[in-house]
Amino acid sequence: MSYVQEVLKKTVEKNPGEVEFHQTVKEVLNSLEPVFDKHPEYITAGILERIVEPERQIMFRVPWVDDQGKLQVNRGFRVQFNSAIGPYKGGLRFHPSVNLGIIKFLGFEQIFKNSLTGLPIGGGKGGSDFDPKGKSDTEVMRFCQSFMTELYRFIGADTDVPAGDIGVGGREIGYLYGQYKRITNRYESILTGKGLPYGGSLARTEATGYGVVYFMDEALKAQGKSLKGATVVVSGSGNVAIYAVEKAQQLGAKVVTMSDSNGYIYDADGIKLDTVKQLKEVERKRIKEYVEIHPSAQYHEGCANIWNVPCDIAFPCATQNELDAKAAEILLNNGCFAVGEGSNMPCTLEASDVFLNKKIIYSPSKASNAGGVAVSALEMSQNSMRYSWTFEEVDAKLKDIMVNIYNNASNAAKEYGFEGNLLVGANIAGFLKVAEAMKAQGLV
Ligand code: NDP
Ligand code: 2IT
Repeated sequence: MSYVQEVLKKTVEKNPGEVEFHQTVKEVLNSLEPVFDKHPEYITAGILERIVEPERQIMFRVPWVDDQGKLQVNRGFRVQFNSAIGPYKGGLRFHPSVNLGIIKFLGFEQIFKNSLTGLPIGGGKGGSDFDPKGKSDTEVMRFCQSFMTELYRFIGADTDVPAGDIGVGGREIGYLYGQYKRITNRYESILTGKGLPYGGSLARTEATGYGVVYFMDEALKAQGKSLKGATVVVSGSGNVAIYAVEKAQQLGAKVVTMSDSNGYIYDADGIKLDTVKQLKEVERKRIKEYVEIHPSAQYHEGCANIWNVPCDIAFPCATQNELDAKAAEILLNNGCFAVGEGSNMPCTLEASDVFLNKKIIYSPSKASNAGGVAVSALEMSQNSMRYSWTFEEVDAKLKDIMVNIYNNASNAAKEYGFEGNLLVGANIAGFLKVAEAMKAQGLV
């Protein structure tokens, strides 16, 4: 059995039931096989055995009181996965499905994603099984204050810097930041995705979605194609989806779908994004309300069939494992020639294989959605400088970073004999920098 397969087997045995974590470790480790022929020194240094083991995992109780005066208890998590190239960095997810395996999958992905940005940030992730949906602002605030009252002792501007993810946006970051400041009496850059009046970066809200599309634009250019005139299917209607749609539309694409966890909308004339922003960002309503305002659009209950809508390019931007092999086949049969992952690990392993075997453009999430965390790192830079760049300055840096990630992934794939396979390329390029840093820093 190869070194990679041995570590893989032990990791699965050692972490029973953590299916999403197993999935990402399988994906990453399998694609690293060719690295160890060139770099046997990484075997001697035990890089893989160490990289699959989080440096630290924190789980804590989050008690709070709801609007009826009833006591509620949730579970909080922060997994500090790898600090070889910088302080732990990665979002917080508030969703009822959150468990340790999901946070570990996200934290493990974050190590390689953050490395790909070229910026000095390590990998981490956290969150809670708290469900912000249907809660009042004051309930969300009390929850966030309780969550931070425990988390504050583990984070720091040079230690660990959380941000948003599913269920954590500007409102939650504001409450979390306020509580940190209150407890510590320090105005520090311990969170990113902050509001503009208190240290946030312009273009952070747009960064992930814009980045997904910048990456795709570069991959399309390499094949003489473009987004102009393309029919596009997007899933999700949260932060990533909204700004992926915005940039795709700016580049001339026709986006015909968006979704939430209840169902999807199809608008043959093209999604009216102002309506979606009003419904989702301002009113926190369900996507089905869209058809009340635009009766020519259709609403379909359930999300799975969104991939049956014929398109040239698909951007899954909702959640993990939202696109399986059957959906992948349907997309291909309908002529889809490019898939850009906005959400983390939206494709099952089998679905990725379908795209890779067909050799369509397929950009893995850790490469194509790295724009969010990259601009988070730029927010940290601006905070350190006590300075703010303009929207155009941040956007230009984001674009450069996405083009660099595309080139690095594409070149690494070629160098290791997998030309065109951006998944293998991204995993190898992301891994090499972290492995070099871990080797240099000795057995820690
Ligand atoms: P949001 O909470 O803003 O939006 C999430 C969207 O996905 C909502 O439309 C939500 O619908 C839908 N969704 C969530 N869970 C499910 C589910 N189980 N089934 C179907 N639909 C679901 O989150 P983001 O847009 O920030 O995150 C989306 C994805 O992008 C996640 O995978 C996240 O990890 C990833 N990501 C986010 C980054 C960021 O900067 N925000 C950066 C990089 C990656 P509903 O409202 O009904 O729950
Ligand atoms: O998955 C991700 O990269 C994020 N949720 C963003 C993390 C961050 O620190 O900005």
